[in-house]
Amino acid sequence: MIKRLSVLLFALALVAAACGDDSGDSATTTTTGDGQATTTTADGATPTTTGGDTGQGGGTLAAVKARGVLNCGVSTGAVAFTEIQPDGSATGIDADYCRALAAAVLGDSEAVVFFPTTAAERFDVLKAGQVDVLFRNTTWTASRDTDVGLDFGPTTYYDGQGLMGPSNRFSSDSGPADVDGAILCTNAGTTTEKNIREWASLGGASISLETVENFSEAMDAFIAGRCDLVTTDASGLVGEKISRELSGEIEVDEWVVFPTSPISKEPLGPAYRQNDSEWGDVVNWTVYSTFIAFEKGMNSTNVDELRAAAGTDDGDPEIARMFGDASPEIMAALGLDADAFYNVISQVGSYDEIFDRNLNPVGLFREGGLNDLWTEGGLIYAPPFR
Ligand SMILES: N[C@@H](CCC(=O)N[C@@H](CS)C(=O)NCC(=O)O)C(=O)O
Repeated sequence: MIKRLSVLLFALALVAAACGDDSGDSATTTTTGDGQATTTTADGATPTTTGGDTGQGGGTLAAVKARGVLNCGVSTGAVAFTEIQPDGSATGIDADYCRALAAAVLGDSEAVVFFPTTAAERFDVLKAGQVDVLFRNTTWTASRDTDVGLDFGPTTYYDGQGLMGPSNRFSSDSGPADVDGAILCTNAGTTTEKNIREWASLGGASISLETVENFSEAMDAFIAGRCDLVTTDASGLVGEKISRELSGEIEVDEWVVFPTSPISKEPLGPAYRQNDSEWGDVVNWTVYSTFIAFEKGMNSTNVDELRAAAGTDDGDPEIARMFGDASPEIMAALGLDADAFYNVISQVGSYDEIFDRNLNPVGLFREGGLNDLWTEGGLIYAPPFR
């Protein structure tokens, strides 16, 4: 049984070490095209693992199995995505995908240590080998995929950037002209910063952008009136708004999120060190297993029934393959136990189950949107399991 609080404190200490001054005398910090801090050695090479754990180029699957616990990088707190609990555990769609990966690799969805990371430090923490994967509302971009040295898995939430301000000054139709001269706040090391500057400049607006370490500080500044608006992924804005409305902290619709069409594309999903294809396959197929379950109307409640039926003449052969009951060689080739994806669905659930459990309570729904199944006009689609 994991002692969550002490583990979290340990995790925080490791993260702090990763981002502190002790990364090596010859290290320098530079900024990539995507605004991310990257650490390079004096000769400009990306350092390999500092912790002797895993590094660029492979080995993460074996390292996680040997350790018996998944080190999962999450955010410091984003409503419905990662909410760190006092005992060090976490809830939210990102936290649930950490659990799904632990269920696949270790057979136990609770075998996870959550590492809260700020946006600016997350990629250094990952590249230093201190986490095995990031499920941290991270947008897949070209420069992160290349320059920053990451690989990305299937998008688990299709998002887009918005702005939020008081509804007595802004409306859902507000645009660049309405924010001219305004002070906007967000967290540093994000796509958010780049997008908002571009949007304002293209729209002819002059804005003042204040960046802070954690998005919660941006919210504090907004509430205290030090910023006119906050901006980030729309899911984050809606989460902040609805959770405060529900707690009575603000009136219903005291704040408005705009514009109606987001100002950017923010496909959020898992990120891991590049050139570790074995680990990439495991992360990707874990996510896909939740999509396939969604396609088949299978969830943690009916999984046993559908698995049993899959073995019969009129059962679904893809379910039998995905659960290792047929074609166990696929699971073996993935380096996983035959019932790895059964563990995912039975212990954590299908995509729709994970989505609804975490996002519906703050007013985020998938029906009819990008996060719906491809057969319903959405973008949630998995390659065939065969
Ligand atoms: N998706 C964007 C933004 C990610 C981001 O930092 N979002 C905020 C707002 S939801 C967040 O994670 N806040 C929690 C924190 O600061 O740790 C990116 O990948 O750069």
